[in-house]
Amino acid sequence: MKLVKVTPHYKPGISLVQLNRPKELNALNSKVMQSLRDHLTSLDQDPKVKVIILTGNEQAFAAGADIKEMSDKGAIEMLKIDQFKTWDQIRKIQKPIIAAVSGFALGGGCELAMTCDMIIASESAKFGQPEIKIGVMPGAGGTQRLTRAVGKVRAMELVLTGKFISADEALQFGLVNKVVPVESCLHEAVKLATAIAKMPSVAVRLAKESINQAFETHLDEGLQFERKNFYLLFASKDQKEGMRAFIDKRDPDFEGD
Ligand code: DAK
Repeated sequence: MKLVKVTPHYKPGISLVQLNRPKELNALNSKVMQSLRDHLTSLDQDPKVKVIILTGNEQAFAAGADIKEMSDKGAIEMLKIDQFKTWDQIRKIQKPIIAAVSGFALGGGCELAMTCDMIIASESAKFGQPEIKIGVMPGAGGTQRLTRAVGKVRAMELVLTGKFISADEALQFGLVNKVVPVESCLHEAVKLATAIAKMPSVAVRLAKESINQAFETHLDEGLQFERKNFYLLFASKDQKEGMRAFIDKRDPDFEGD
């Protein structure tokens, strides 16, 4: 059975990637993470793909890193395996990734959803960083991304108690873009992906890069970074087409160059 199922051309410009370890609630063992990394990297290089949707199943997006795989490892063994490399490669995917989350998104599963660029949650979704309950703490960006998304006091409560929050709370906290019924979760993600896929892809790529830079730098450096990407877009054909189409009062015909 494939641990990660991929439909590269699910809809025009949109790929669907599905975590597929249902019996283990999509627990993220190293094989799943490597396969996910390989698929995302290859989709990132496919010019026909504009947006990627990452999903799980109705029970779980992912219930965390695989506790059974990790439980007996020592610190040096963990360090040598260096799974962070895989996670870092996923973080560096240039195309937008939308997480469509139903069921559990816990620990590494919540971190994986937060590594994506947007999250559509179904009413059944449950988010949490319960690592504290098994004697560890978030290890794939949870303390950083959750804090940036929901603020310090909420992140403290979630990480220090390990409690789960509902999709509605996640929406209220600013962790997800939208909450929808379970049966329309994928459909909503496709709607969002379709809107983005129609946009000029060079501008989408540089805009994603610039937004992510907001988390890496001080405001002044971030503004400089944004400015350079803004200037760069004036070298793209789609900029000429987009502005010309506006002036001509017609729809733009973007080619992705
Ligand atoms: N790992 C391994 N197996 C898991 C799992 C997990 N995280 N979560 C669930 N399973 C397995 C269960 O063991 C069970 O398998 P069998 O016993 O049937 O063989 C099956 O999935 C169904 O689970 P349950 O029987 O427990 O189902 P329930 O509905 O009763 O409960 C639950 C669902 C999600 C509340 C419960 O399964 C649960 O609490 N799961 C663990 C959640 C958790 O603690 N997650 C955080 C794990 S630590 C790193 C990157 C990331 C991380 C670490 C390092 N590096 C880059 C180095 C992240 C760490 C974590 O995520």
